[in-house]
Amino acid sequence: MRDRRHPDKIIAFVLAGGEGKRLNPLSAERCKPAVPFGARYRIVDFVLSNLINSGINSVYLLVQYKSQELIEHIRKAWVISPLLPSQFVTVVPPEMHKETLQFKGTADAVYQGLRLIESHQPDIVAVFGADHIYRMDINQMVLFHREHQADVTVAALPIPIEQASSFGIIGTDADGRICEFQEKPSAPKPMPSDPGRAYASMGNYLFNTEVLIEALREAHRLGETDFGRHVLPRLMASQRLYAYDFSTNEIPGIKPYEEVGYWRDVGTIDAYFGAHRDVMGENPRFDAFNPQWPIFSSNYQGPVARILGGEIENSLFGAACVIHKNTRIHNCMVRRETVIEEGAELEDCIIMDYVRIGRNARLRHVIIDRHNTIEPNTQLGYDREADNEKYVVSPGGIVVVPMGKINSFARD
Ligand code: ADQ
Repeated sequence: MRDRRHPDKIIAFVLAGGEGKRLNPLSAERCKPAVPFGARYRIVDFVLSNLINSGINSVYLLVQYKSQELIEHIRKAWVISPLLPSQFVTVVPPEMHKETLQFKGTADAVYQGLRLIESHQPDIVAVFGADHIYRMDINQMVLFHREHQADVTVAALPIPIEQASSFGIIGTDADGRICEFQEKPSAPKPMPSDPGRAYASMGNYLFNTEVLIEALREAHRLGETDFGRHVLPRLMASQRLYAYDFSTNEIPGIKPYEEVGYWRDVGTIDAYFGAHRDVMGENPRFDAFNPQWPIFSSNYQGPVARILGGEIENSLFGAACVIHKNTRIHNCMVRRETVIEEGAELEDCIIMDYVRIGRNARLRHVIIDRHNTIEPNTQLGYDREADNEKYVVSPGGIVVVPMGKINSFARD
């Protein structure tokens, strides 16, 4: 727990209970952090990798909504070491506290974990969201927190003003001390230096332990449940709250073509689809391959992908896929154990695990969730009206086929 890189003892709570309504139907059967991303990850893997790579190894994951798939993923992918008791990633269910059977909001979720904080007696508690694609060296934020003698530090970054109503918006003095905090304001204030942008909270916080405990008890007494809406605005008056500027965060090993300070909310189907574009291509804005800052995920033991033929361009394939001859696959993300039969044509698609795409099927701008069989000769993405009748079609025109029944897919 006490890493040689930072003298403070730190434990982390990862808020992984988000319902992610706007990601429906991908989030119909699972919480947002469990939604698959890229050719082998789940969204939650990004924050967990950031914590572990930063030497913060005591991690409690607070779950709530449809958490079974997330719990299974954590069980299979995030066993750190049974020999080191302070190094763990573990799930905390909401039933833990007698008074409430469900987390009501982010602060209430951590309030229900108070006993865990008290038993570890850390110097700092990191409370991080689990909904974003990014790399972050949290040590640099810890250093900032210490140097500024902050009680609470909020990670923040400039975002386009048009998007600012969906975030906590921060105003600071020249030293970074927070003097204004408005959760999802209808008329967000721009940054003084840039009328086109607002300074947004990333939903990632560092708290000095006593400050957090006292704030959570107070919030509970007052019936307040949320960090952004209640706890941070209240603390601003009495404590030293600072904003850590994420655009100053430096990650070792990032490539010259990558976007510095890449951070994406994948809250809607179109944003999710767009973030996949960012990790693909010759010069991806976010390159998952970085041995100095790896993104960890499942230890799947299957074989590598088998490409038997086809015309393939700018596509990624997960383990144990089989791609048959005479296929045409352009700009696609294909996850593990998926089979693409002869003559199928796929353009701009995300095909998840355990999917069979039948012969001569034609798919364009389509997401197929896990466990599905697409019948031979099916066409999706070519006739919006017909697609609309059967499936969710996003405002950006992405057709989403929801998760099928487990074992509905016959591999052979
Ligand atoms: P939102 O993302 O809208 O805003 P919220 O829906 O509370 O806030 O989700 C925050 C995180 O907590 C997510 O990772 C979510 O999965 C998780 N979560 C939500 N409810 C939970 C619960 N009851 N139990 C456990 N986990 C839960 C927040 C901040 C804003 C900030 C944005 C940045 O409130 O100020 O700008 O994050 O995205």
